[in-house]
Amino acid sequence: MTPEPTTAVLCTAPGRGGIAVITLVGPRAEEILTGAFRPISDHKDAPINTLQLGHLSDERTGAALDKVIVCRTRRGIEINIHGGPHIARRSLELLASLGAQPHNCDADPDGSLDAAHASWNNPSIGSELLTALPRTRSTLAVAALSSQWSGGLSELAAADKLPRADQLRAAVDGLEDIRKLLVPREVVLIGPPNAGKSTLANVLVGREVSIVHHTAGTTRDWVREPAVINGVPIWLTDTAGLWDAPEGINSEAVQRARQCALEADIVILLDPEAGAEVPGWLDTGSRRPELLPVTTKRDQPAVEASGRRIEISAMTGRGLEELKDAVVTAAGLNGFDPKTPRAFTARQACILSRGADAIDAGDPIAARNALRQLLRGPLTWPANPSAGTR
Ligand SMILES: Nc1nc2c(ncn2[C@@H]2O[C@H](COP(=O)(O)OP(=O)(O)OP(=O)(O)O)[C@@H](O)[C@H]2O)c(=O)[nH]1
Ligand SMILES: [Mg+2]
Repeated sequence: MTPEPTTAVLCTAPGRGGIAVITLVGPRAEEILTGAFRPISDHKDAPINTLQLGHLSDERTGAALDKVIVCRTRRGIEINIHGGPHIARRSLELLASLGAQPHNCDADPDGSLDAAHASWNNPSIGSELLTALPRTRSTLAVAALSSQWSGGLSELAAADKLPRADQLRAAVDGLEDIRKLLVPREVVLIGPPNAGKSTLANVLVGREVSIVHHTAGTTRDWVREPAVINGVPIWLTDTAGLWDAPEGINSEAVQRARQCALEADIVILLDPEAGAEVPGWLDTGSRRPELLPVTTKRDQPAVEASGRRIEISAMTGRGLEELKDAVVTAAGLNGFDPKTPRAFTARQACILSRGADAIDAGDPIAARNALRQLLRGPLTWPANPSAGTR
């Protein structure tokens, strides 16, 4: 029998935050902590639920990584570190080097939502919520998950009247919407030099991530940053201007911009010229990204109306709301209501499907039993929890 692993799970969401929390759970938790934690006081064996100040440090290099607070709980050990993603990554690497199995939702956004669950004996919507919350990057995503616990799924499963099979199947399909909300779409800005790509990138990200200049060819290498558009998290990539660069560094920059666009989910095609056409190379291959043609710099006197294209001015804000709505629609989340009952783990989707099948088969008792499992274990893992439900 393979021994139960000891996991080091980053339990807090990525992004800005004063502290982040890593939990060490499993049979070797105490031993791994001893290898990484130097308490400041002599009081080594802190009792359960007391806080202990000290340093996380790497024995091999002697370098202190962070000043941390450790708390032993009945379920495992909590390590409260400072909130930057760099510290979180280094701390997980350190714990992994001592034998822990690291789990970082930020680095593994598409990984199984259930992976960190293996050591929870009795999963319920509430415990699954705690595990899934670190993957959220916006308040909309938090609302979409937490309302399943406070209403949504819980209500559906606990209602006196048995739900209809199609209600349960709709909640199963909702897993895909949740995935779209938790795994940010790749949105790429392309267009000719000087089109206003970097200016728009800075507006959408909310800070200056790209250099803006009137000199054509300012951006060379692409810049990728997280952004939140109307509650929907995305990765936004600003690219070098597209032109017929003969060779050398300019040609390489254009090549990289094209590659970003070809790998994107959504491409925003910016051009100050109203009649600009979609480049032919974007039409190649089976996987064509969603295209949003946008006319820029519309604060300047318009030469001609651009018809069906979205018209924006990153300077005045004109058209930006329309553009944001278009991005959300292209991401497949238009009109997303966080309160709608949706599965957010493969376990929930399996149980809901089982319930729907039982209702279709005219077996309300089996359906009710399945729904009871949704609220509370016992746990019956399929061989691969994510198979067939994503
Ligand atoms: N009037 C006006 N000027 C703009 C607008 N957006 C950008 N500009 C100006 O256009 C120039 C080029 O802007 P950038 O954002 O650097 O353009 P870019 O597409 O990133 O250019 P490259 O990196 O060279 O490909 C700068 O002088 C900006 O201030 C806009 O909405 N209105
Ligand atoms: Mg630029």
